Amino acid sequence: MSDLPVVPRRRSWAEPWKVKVVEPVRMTTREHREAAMREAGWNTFLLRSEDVYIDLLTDSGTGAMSDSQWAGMMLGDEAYAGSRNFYNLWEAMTAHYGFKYLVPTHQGRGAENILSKALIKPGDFVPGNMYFTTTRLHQELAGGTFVDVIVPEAHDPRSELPFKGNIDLGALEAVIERVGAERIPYVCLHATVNMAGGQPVSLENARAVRELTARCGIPVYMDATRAVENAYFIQQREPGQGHKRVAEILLEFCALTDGCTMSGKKDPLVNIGGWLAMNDEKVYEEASNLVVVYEGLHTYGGMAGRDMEAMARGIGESVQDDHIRARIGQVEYLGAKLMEWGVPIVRPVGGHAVYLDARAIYPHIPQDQFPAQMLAAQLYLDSGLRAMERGIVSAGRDAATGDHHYPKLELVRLTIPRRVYTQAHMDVTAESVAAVYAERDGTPGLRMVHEPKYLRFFQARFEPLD
Ligand code: P70
Repeated sequence: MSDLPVVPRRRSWAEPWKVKVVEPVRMTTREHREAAMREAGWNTFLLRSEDVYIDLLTDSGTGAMSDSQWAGMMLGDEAYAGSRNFYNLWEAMTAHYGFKYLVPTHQGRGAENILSKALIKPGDFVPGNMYFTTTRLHQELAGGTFVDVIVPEAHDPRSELPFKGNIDLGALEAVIERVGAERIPYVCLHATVNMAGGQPVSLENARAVRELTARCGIPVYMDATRAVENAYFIQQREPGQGHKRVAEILLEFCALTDGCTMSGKKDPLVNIGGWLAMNDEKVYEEASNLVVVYEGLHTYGGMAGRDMEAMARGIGESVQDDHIRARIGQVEYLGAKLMEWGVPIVRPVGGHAVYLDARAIYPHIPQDQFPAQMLAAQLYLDSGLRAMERGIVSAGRDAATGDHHYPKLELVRLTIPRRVYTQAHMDVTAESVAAVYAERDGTPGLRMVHEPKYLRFFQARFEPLD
């Protein structure tokens, strides 16, 4: 036997960048965190970020920009109308997403508002692969009703289906038959599906949805917020797609839809911004008119010129194979650690986050005592780690009956910002989750003591039950 060290056969990846600027973060005491949590009403959205050590609340607007993006910020053309950065953004969008027209907005929900107002009439139905909070609210405010047509496996954290974000074609067909194609202004296709655990949609499924809806004359609008991550999963998991570049797959996927809404704060690597894109000239005319009412002129839509430049450059960086492989690789690293330690998480691990199964972790807490809300609070108390509830609080109430929605998934999301944290941060995160998991017995539930009318999860307040 040689006494040479054993070199693992597997080669690790590393991020395709190095750090140039750092931002200090604060480590706090348990006592400090207990006071902060009480003050925040047991809602991680209400904590001050200064009191947070590792911030996995969201991947939205929390990414690190590249030196090229920062350089682009200095080239902001802050003209009210016709800024050169707007045209750069339009060009980048068409080059990588393939749509003909661009309507800029201040962020994703701005685009959802415009699309819903432009296309939905009162009494309409909008089928989609699982609800998203802001998307469904804008559909409802426009007078529509959201209908969930995701595959049933999406509601089961243990199902290992590689494309758990897929639309159930039978369910979609049944909705079309039930309400009639004329009452369906569009199908809303999320890529990847946030509320299901960041689960992707296959190219094959998108193609089948396209064929089915085209037969009835129903357009398909995508939520492209994390479509690059979706394209990566297609490259990795879908038979016959492994030889293509992520950028190619993204274009192919988008070509199966009529347009999209976008929160630029995710895939496109910026801190603020969004857009709506489409191929239909009539829809463009209506949307670019509505945008001046709600967002700003149709050549800035609520963004500064420098923000549009940063996004144009971010889009180009986001579709690079080595970027997306490292981004999702980091999420998978965290997920693998937790699985190894037996912590129940949503499988397979999604694109932007690891989702803890709060129902399995706290089986003794009934859903209307908010187990996921409590789990997020316990993680903060343990280590200063901030996560987000994605369960009954997020699901809100039924617009017609006023009862809580009771989603099957009761989750806590550990969301990884892009290009921000190191592998050591992931280790600390995993260790904190394991510590809270070990202490799970006897953790009490919560009582909601303040409930806002819209998107209650952002501002609701709670108290622990004895
Ligand atoms: C998150 C963020 C935003 C988002 C999204 C998808 C698939 C649209 C949007 C809206 C922020 C968030 C929003 C609501 C509840 C909790 C958190 N998701 N579509 O953390 O975009 O925020 O730019 O208006 O994920 O998941 P925007």
